[in-house]
Amino acid sequence: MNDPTLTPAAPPRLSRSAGHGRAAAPVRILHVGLGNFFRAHQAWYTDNAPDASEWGIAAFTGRSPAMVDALDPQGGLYTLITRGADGDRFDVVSSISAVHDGADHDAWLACWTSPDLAVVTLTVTEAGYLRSPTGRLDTSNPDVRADVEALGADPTAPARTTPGRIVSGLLARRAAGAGPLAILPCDNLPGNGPALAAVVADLVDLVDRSLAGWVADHVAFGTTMVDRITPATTDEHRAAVLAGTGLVDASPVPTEPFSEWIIAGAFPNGRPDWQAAGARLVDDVMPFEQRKLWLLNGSHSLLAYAGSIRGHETVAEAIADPVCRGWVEEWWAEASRHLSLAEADVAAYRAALLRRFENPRIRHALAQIAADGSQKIPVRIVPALRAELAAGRVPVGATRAVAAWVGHLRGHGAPVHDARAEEVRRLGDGTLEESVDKVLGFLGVDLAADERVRAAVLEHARSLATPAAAQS
Ligand code: CS2
Repeated sequence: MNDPTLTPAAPPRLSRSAGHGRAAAPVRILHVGLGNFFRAHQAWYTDNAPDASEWGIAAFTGRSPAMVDALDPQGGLYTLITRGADGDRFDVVSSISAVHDGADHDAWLACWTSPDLAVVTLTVTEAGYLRSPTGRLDTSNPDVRADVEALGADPTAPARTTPGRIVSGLLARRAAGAGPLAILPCDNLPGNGPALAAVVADLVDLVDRSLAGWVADHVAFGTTMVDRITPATTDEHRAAVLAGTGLVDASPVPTEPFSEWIIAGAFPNGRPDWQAAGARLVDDVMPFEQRKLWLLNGSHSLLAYAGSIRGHETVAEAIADPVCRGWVEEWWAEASRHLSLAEADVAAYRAALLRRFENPRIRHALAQIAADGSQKIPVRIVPALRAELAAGRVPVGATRAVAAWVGHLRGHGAPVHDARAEEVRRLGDGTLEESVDKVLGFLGVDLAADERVRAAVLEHARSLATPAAAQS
């Protein structure tokens, strides 16, 4: 017989049924892309809204069901670990009422056909929009073609891509007469609302043109700027939750104290009171989005490539290296000249960014940020590079960031993981000169044709490729 005084009880697992968190709210939000960023950001804002008990989220994974396996036994609950300089704060987030494998098509259609559904949010990464270089749907993508064929033959068929899944939901919602809703993409793409609307419209055009009018009357695509540095979960985070709360959580989320959400758009079927939780509703997201995409994400990408070539593993390590920090400052000075926000605001944002990057309690892996450069460099670095050229300057920081990506594609620093891996690996082949030409060609014919840009990128790429120089 076990003597309970001798056998320590296993620590309890976090779960709604064990009395943790709020009761599950009725589902009125559907989220696509059940990852850490969504859980630290949109789900957290929803959880903190004063009307949270009326706004439950049904969250679907992208492709892998792993997050469902971790969260379903916990009733969708998880612990948010907010890592400040002075220690951890643990909060149970209760806004996810249901978690679903992205492949669960019945659950998908059931959500879309519910008149209660008011908002669809997405975090599917930049690559998930399947845009061609012109910003329209990449119809040469085999998964897009498969979706066109499947949905053209049967509007209730499951789709593979994000635009395909959205169109399948919209077809079902129209058929059910379930009314209007808002779609709010939350990925780091400039003008993410119009960007998503464009790829959805292109797919509608190929699948069922009669849906276009219904979409125009019933769907409001909003635009957002989202910001919160959120690394991947490790065993260390699980152990911290157990030590801090006494609960077992299979999938806590580490994040930083800072958080920002800027939203523009209409919500024809309502939305949570996100403003009361700190979100800002504005008419135009662009000034905020450029500030964040260029200053935060641009320097993240610069550090991911150049910092990892210098042997660093995390953002905090790289920004503590005076050489990397100087490169970041150089890039910030160039990019800041083209932002439309007040200079004082930009200066304050830069100062805060340095503190955020330095936070030693956030282990944000450069290798994670390095992924999908083909989607990131064009929107994070190239716009400010072009703006500088137009002003008659060849920017040192921006060309160094491009050169660092060249080095990365040539096998230096963090490994290459890219949605367009085959294509970008070929950009790294050949001599350094050839690589630079190919990369610039990929980023824009105007850049490839500009001898000054080519020379600057080549010079930086040479010095980064020399171990001694990269370390200087
Ligand atoms: C990062 C972002 O992985 C990346 O590319 O730059 O995830 C970044 O941490 C977030 O946008 C911060 O809000």
